[in-house]
Amino acid sequence: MLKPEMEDGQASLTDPQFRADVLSGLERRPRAIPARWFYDRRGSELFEDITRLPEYYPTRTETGILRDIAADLAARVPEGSALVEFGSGSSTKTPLVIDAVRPSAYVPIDISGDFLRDSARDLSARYPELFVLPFEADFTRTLTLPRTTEASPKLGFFPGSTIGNLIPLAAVDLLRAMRGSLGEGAHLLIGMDRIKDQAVLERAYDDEAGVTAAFNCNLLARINRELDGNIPLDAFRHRAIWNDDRARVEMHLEATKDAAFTVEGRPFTIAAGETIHTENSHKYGPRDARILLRAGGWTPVAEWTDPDGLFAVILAEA
Ligand code: AVJ
Repeated sequence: MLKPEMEDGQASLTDPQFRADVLSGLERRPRAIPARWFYDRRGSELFEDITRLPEYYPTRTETGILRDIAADLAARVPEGSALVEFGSGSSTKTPLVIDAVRPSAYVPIDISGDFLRDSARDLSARYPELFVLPFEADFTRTLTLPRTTEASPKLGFFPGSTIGNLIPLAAVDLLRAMRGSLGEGAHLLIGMDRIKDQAVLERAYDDEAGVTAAFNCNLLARINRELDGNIPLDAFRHRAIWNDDRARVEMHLEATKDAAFTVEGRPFTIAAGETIHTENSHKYGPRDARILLRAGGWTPVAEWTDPDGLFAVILAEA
């Protein structure tokens, strides 16, 4: 069963927030555009390709962990829980949790309506008995979940180490918002990528086939498409750098030559060697992860990793 639940009736024309973030991000020093804007149609496709790259270990590792912990998870999460996924459901991870905990309802929450509806349809086709309630909303705010799920215990699901995109300040705010949305007594199943060898990390974000480079550069193409820009794509190259002090992989678009362009009629210049910072992917050691969760109002109750300790899946309670 598929029931659309719209927060506001916006079509997928150019998001005014995209415009504001790009223009202010190009004006600011250092230049920076939030990573959430990677995910237009093309960007979402490219990200799917990234998840299958040999160098990109997180998806395959997390999927393996979720497969292994099904019984353990079923024993720890109340029966008849409503599964609330933050970010559009990936085609492979969500079924693993659904098969494990047999939820009464599935509520995928995403700001991108298109991708949300696709994944909701897929899931609904695969589980005809499951109540699927796609919810188009910004989950960084405390949300009122569909009334149908009011009486059910909540299991939040935030896989993929998406939390790593946020600086710790914002990550804690998000965890607290999730706690507010899910309520007292809820569980949260969250994936966090671990700190590891620098070369392994940098390769995961700068693959041989150049898919991550294309993913990063698509942001410029999107700006040109949606914001009437004329950014010369051949004047930029993809960079992935481990920032050890802040325990994160940073992605940048580095100008390889001086360039001048306009976006929505506004002029910008960038000198060779300067960058636009496009993504942070924070990594957390075992204690770091638990402290972050506690700071966000969650008590870790179980934790699982792969044999190499590359990635962690943590179950926490509100
Ligand atoms: C979707 C944010 C978890 O940080 O690993 C992958 C995004 N960027 N390759 C990550 C991403 C470049 C990914 N997250």
